[in-house]
Amino acid sequence: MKLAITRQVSRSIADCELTYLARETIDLPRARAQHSAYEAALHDLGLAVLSLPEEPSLPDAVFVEDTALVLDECAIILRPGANSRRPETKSVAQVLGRFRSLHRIQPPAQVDGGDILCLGRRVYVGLSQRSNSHAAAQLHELLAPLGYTVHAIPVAGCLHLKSAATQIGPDSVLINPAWIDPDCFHGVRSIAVDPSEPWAANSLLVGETVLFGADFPRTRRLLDRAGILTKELRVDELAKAEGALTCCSLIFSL
Ligand code: CIR
Repeated sequence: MKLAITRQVSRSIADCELTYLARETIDLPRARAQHSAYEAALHDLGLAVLSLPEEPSLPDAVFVEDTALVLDECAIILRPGANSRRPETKSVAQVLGRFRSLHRIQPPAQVDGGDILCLGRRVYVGLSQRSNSHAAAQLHELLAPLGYTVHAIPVAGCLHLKSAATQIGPDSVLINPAWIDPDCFHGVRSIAVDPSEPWAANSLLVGETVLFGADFPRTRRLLDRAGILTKELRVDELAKAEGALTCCSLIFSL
């Protein structure tokens, strides 16, 4: 059985951090409706969903992925790169402590979960505006004894590693080659997004289904042709806060 931890959209999401996007008005009820549909999709795919209450004064708290890395053996409470986001970890750590032993990333390291991509026992850490090499080193210290290898890779042109690459199968990734070099992934099969849809690379693999943004039909056709099962979700209101599919949940085995 797998559990997805999610968190309700904050009433203050309009004050979210933005790095590569210009600020647009966010329709809160619409963002909340899209988030509910996301939770329902996870439930329909067989996950238990633990939906935490909103954090009214933490605009980006819906993006729970950035607060922790949850593995079978332990959970690591991260230290998000944006100061405004660091208080988000407190309540997530309280919940995760019920399921895993906890470790914590310590300063000067900083890392958002959006910069961590796990492919089996390989853990890729994006070096971005949010995440630094100290974090990659601390993750190596924590995870090497558990049999994981940690690989730091540069990310340029987008917020997070997982803006540029996400897992779409046991040994395959969907990537935007404009933002990440596919050779970083050590022989893993990669499918490139349609160049007209640079944001399509953030998809969420749940079991054998890839949850996929409704705004990226061309890339979705590429996945269809490759025999990859997709399910479309509309998340364009959340995307105005520079978030997408992976960032709204922490998924792990119970
Ligand atoms: C931020 O800039 O931190 C938020 N507005 C968006 C975070 C999205 N997180 C993710 O993709 N993992």
